[in-house]
Amino acid sequence: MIKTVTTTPYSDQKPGTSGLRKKVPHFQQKNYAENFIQSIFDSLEDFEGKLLVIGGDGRYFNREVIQIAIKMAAANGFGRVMVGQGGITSTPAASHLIRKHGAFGGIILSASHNPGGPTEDFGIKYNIGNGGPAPEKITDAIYARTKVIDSYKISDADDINLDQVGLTELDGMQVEIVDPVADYAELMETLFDFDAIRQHIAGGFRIAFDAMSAVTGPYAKEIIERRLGAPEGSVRNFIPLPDFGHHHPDPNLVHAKHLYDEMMGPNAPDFGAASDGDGDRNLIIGKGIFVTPSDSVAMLAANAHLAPGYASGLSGIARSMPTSGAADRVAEKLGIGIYETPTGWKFFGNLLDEGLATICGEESAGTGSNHVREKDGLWAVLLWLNILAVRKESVKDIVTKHWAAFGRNYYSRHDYEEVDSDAANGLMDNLRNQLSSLPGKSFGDLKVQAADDFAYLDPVDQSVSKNQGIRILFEGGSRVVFRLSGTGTSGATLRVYIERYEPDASRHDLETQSALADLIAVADEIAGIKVRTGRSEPSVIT
Ligand code: G16
Repeated sequence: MIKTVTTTPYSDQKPGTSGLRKKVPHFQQKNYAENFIQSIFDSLEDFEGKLLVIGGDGRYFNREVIQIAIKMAAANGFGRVMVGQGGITSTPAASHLIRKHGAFGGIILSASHNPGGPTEDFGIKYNIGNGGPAPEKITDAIYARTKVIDSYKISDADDINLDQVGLTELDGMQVEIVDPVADYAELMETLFDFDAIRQHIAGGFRIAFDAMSAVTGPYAKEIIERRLGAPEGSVRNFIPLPDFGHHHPDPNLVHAKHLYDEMMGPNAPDFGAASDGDGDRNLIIGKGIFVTPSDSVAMLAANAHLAPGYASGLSGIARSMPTSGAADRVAEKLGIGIYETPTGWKFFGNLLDEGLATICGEESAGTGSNHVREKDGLWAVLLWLNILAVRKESVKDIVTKHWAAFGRNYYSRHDYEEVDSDAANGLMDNLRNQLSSLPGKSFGDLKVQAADDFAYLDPVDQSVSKNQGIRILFEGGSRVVFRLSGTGTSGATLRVYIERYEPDASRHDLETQSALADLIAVADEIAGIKVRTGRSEPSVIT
């Protein structure tokens, strides 16, 4: 039976860079999840009788909210929902399910790379029929609705057995529990040369993939070990756990340090990789060399034609504004378009739908293509494996040859986490106030060429997104970018992105932080980071 339940609004349900993310106890407040889900449905039109995909990264509280979402979908008139077995689907696999089955949209429960557990993070986001995150027009409408919502609809039927693959019914709506891996693995087989990769592995090429006790475990086991024949043990931490084994499922040099150390060690495998909580991010490390996410986008784009799915070339490349300009040089050489968008995968959707871009990437460890409408961790790993299998060179050789051909973009991101929100906003306001006076000023050898607050005009729907990060551009192509993260759940996270272009191959082997030292000092001088945040150093350097 369908019930209408009276509720009162919460004032803090504004979706961030990627949906609504809060601590679990926050989500456990009365009607908190229900209000947000109903606000999603209230912001959509014409979904009566249609299909909704519901996925989750398996973190703590996932099962409870999946049941709520199913019952609310039934009460609101969807005809069918498709849910990953156990309530688990990686974000890119959910995007694929939406596209493959022509769903109206999808609800994805994830807080991505943030930790999970009873007092850790949870999140809900809505994806549209193209499989990608809802654009701002929709997230703004959802937020507006959350502020005035006074009731929600839910079925009072019993819980669905999420572990049993098959078709059932709930209050007149079909519920299909599917194997979340099969469709995705098939899609990967259409894009990459599995035979070549299999042969390369059979020839002794060694892989270490760390699933970080998160959602990619079952996908990586199936694809890397079963289908590509890597020996058992190549995929580690492959059982998804609600608290990610007490770890932070963020594939970066801090939280995957053990993998980094192994890859730098004497008996390192040939290729090391990891993915995050919901499977959309990637970490790539070769024997003795870490590939920055920005470089990875550029190198994947430059070599993508070696994989069958991209053999006919790319239509264009898109990167988020804070991502380094390495991909721009590849686009220039290939004679294809390059697009610079605000941070957030949702901004790539229109470019992919219109065929303007084939490969997209972000400094935040996300890379993907037009095969789905989310970034895709395993896809990036498989494209690297395909390239390595064809070129039969080491990761290090591929990277250094790329730098020799295109120049090297030294790049680093400094994060100041859980900073007092007022202090962080004050820092950004102070930077904004300096924008007009900075151009022409010199700081040691560095002269400011331009400074602005990045705004994006979407070339497809002409929508404008303002205040997307402060850019300070120096003569010679170096730059510093300041942004506040839109994915944190406590206080504010200040991100400082630092980049220097070095064309001279004889200077390509510097240590990154020392290569950027002068820019790092100038960033502090201009923004007053240490004084304003009270921090003497960043919490995370990637
Ligand atoms: C999300 C977005 C990405 C973004 C990242 C970091 O990724 O989809 O586009 O780059 O957050 O955003 P911010 O700098 O605002 O914290 P994920 O993997 O968290 O879903």
